[in-house]
Amino acid sequence: MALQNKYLADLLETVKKRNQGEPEFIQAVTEVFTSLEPVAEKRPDLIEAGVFERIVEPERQIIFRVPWVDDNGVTQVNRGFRIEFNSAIGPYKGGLRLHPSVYIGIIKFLGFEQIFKNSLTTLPMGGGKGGSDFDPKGKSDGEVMRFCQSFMTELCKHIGPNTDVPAGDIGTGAREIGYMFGQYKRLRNEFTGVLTGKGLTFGGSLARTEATGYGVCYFANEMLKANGKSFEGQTVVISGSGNVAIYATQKATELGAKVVALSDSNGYIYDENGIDLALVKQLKEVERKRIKEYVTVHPEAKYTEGCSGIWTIPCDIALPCATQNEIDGESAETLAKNGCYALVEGSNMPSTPEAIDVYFENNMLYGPAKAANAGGVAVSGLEMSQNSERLSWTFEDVDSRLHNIMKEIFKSCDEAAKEYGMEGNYMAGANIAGFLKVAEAMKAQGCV
Ligand code: NDP
Ligand code: 2IT
Repeated sequence: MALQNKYLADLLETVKKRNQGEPEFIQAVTEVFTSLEPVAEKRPDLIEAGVFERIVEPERQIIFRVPWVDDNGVTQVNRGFRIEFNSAIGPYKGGLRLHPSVYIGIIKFLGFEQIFKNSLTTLPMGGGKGGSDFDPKGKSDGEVMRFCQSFMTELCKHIGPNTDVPAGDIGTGAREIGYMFGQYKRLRNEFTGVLTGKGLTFGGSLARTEATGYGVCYFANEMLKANGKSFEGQTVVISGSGNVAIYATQKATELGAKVVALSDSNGYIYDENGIDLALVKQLKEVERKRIKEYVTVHPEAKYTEGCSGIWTIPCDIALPCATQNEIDGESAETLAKNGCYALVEGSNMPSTPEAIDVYFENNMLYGPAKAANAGGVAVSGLEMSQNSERLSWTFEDVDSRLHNIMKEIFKSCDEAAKEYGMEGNYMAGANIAGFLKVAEAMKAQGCV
């Protein structure tokens, strides 16, 4: 649907012209602007302060060469990125994605979303994102280490515990963060909380590993409760089988649901008895194997090649936890037709605009990524606090803070949606609530 507000419509045209060849970034801006139309009408002061123009332009974009030598002695070159998008409410904060599909448009959409997500957490964190087109799959530990060291050799010039604090994302887990932290410490000769998601022996926070997946379910639980439903006895389909998917599976199961499917970029497994999570953890976290290996231990489960087929499995609740645009209009129609009434996003921007239209047309409960998956970065914020005070909190303490933050995020989305006349539209609520805090800070700080 075209934007009604002329000011935002014109600005979107400028964004499209200025960011050609970056469809994911334009998709993210379009969605946010659509939600912000009533804000633009109500707040001419923010237009006058140039907040909308400034918020769509990153404060700084860093692109660099990442040379490293593979196990055969051959030089490899990747491209590294760090987009420092917005520092109005705190140091730039956001993950590093290592995946062959990475290019500037992906990092910019992620960095843009991160501004609003971080604002929703209530913690003082600005928005940033980075990564590389390096593919950790099939690389030896030595190759991954040499890549991470080379990547950090340049990145360390731009980040710092009060400037920009990266973390994990697709392809960047505990191993990669460890190598990058080691290199930062060596180059700068300082031990600081410059990265989050660190190992527990060197400044990491308990419950960071679990945080995003748990947070998705805490958010979903609030949304379900507010609409007279719960996870109890529900059938759940989760895509992906990485960090977010694994801990979403764990929490959804603890909350009484049966998770029947998981996937990776090759295909999906369907286990009608409920996923054997201990096996998935062993396969994915320890052995770094493909999800299809699941059926060698559980031959009664079924493996199917291809990703999108996972959305044809009938379920009550769907939690996409793999990657962007993994659910298109057709998959959304199939979900709705099969009785799925709630969809909560663990991955960033997993739904195409057509899919989102289908959720609303079918009155599905829709929990948008920037609210629902904010638990990961929220606990990253708590890791920064623990690093600053040189203390570590218990698992229970961090988990209960995470739980409260997710409840508050749901409340903010719900209330903002109501205030702007869109009750039940948590996407609009998330965009408005996340935006307003950053916008006020940008206005107060003047034209910078
Ligand atoms: P992981 O690398 O741990 O896992 C990613 C999973 O998604 C894997 O199963 C992977 O399969 C699958 N996947 C990745 N790319 C594709 C693709 N192009 N097509 C199909 N499947 C794909 O990453 P995370 O679990 O950390 O991240 C998953 C999502 O959650 C991402 O969108 C990320 O941005 C988001 N997120 C992550 C947070 C975190 O704290 N880690 C916080 C908030 C959001 P395969 O192994 O075959 O590549
Ligand atoms: O998308 C995200 O919020 C993340 N990948 C986590 C970022 C962080 O800084 O913990």
